[in-house]
Amino acid sequence: MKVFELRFVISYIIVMSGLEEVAKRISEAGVVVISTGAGMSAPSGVPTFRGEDGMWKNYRAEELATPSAFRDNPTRVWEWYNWRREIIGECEPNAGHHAIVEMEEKVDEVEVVTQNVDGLHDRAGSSNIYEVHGNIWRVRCVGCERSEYNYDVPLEEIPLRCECGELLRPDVVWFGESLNEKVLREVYDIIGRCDLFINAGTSSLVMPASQFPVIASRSGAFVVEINLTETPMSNVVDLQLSGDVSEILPALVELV
Ligand code: BJW
Ligand code: ZN
Repeated sequence: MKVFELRFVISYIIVMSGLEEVAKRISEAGVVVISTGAGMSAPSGVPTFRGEDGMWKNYRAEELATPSAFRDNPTRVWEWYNWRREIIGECEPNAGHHAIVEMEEKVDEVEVVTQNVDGLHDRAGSSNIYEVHGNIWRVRCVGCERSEYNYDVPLEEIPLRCECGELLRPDVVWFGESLNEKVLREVYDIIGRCDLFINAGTSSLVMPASQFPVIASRSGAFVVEINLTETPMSNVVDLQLSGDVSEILPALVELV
C-alpha cells in the first residue's frame, strides 16, 4: 500500500472511531446540548464572520456589529444587514440542521444554543432553540425598545424609524452589549445539567459563548467539537470531529 493510501485509511479509521464513540454517547445521554456558530450555516450559503468569507466591502464584523458603528453611520450598518438578509432569505437549512431535528427522536432532550441570527434551526424544525445573539429578522426601537419581526427584503428607506420617531435597529447583540439575561440564565441551566455538549461550527473567539464548552466540561458533560479547523476549545474538548457539520452530524445521527 502506498504511503498516501495508508494515511487516508488511518484518518478514515480515526474519524469513524470518533463518530462511533460520539454516537454511543448520544444514545446514552438524557440531555444533549448543541451549541452552533456560523460554520453551521456555512453549508447553506450563509457567510461566516471571520476569514475572507466574512468580509463586506472591506469591513470586518468587529467594525460593523457595534453600537458605535450604528451611532456613527446607521445607514451603513443597515446596508450590511440588508445585504445579509438578502443572502439569508435565499438560504435553506442544510443536512446538519435536519440531523439535529432527527436527534430529537433518539434523545429525551435536545437543546440548541445558537450564536446564529439567521433562524435556520427554527426553519429546520428544532423544538428548543436559544438564540443568544438575537435574530436578524427582528427589528427593535432604540428608544421605546418595541421589537417585532420584519421579513421585508430588502428593507426600504433605511435607516428605519419607529412610530415613536427613534431609529429601529436589528434585534441582535453587538460587541460590548450584554446578552439577554433571561436567555443566558436558561442556557447556563441546560449546560449545567447536560450529559453531552457538542460545539459545532464556531471559532470560539467571542465571549461569553466561547466559554460554554468550558462550563459544560466543568459541570461533568462529555464535550465534543465539530469544526473544519482547530479552535481555542480544541484542547478543552474530550473529542474532536474534524470536518463539515453538514456531513458529520447526519453521519452521527445515522449511527445512533
Ligand atoms: C465550519 C464549517 C463547516 C466553517 N463545518 N465548521 C474588548 C472590547 C469590547 C468587548 C470585548 C473586548 N474584549 C472582549 C470583549 C467581549 C466581546 C468579545 O468576546 N470580543 C472578542 C472578539 C474578543 N463580547 C461581547 O462584547 C459580547 N458581550 C459581552 O461580553 O457582554 C459583556 C461585556 C460588555 C462590554 C465589555 C466586555 C464584556 C457580545 C458579543 C456579540 C457578538 N455579536 C456578533 C454579531 C451578532 C449579530 C449579527 O450577526 O449581525 O455575533 S459578532 C459575530 O461573532 C456574531 C457571531 O455569532 C459571533 C461568533 O462567530 P462564529 O459563529 O464563531 O463565526 P466565525 O466566522 O468566527 O467562525 C466560523 C467557524 O466555523 C470557524 O471556526 C470555521 O472553521 C467553522 N466552519 N464552515 C464545520 N462547514
Ligand atoms: Zn420606538
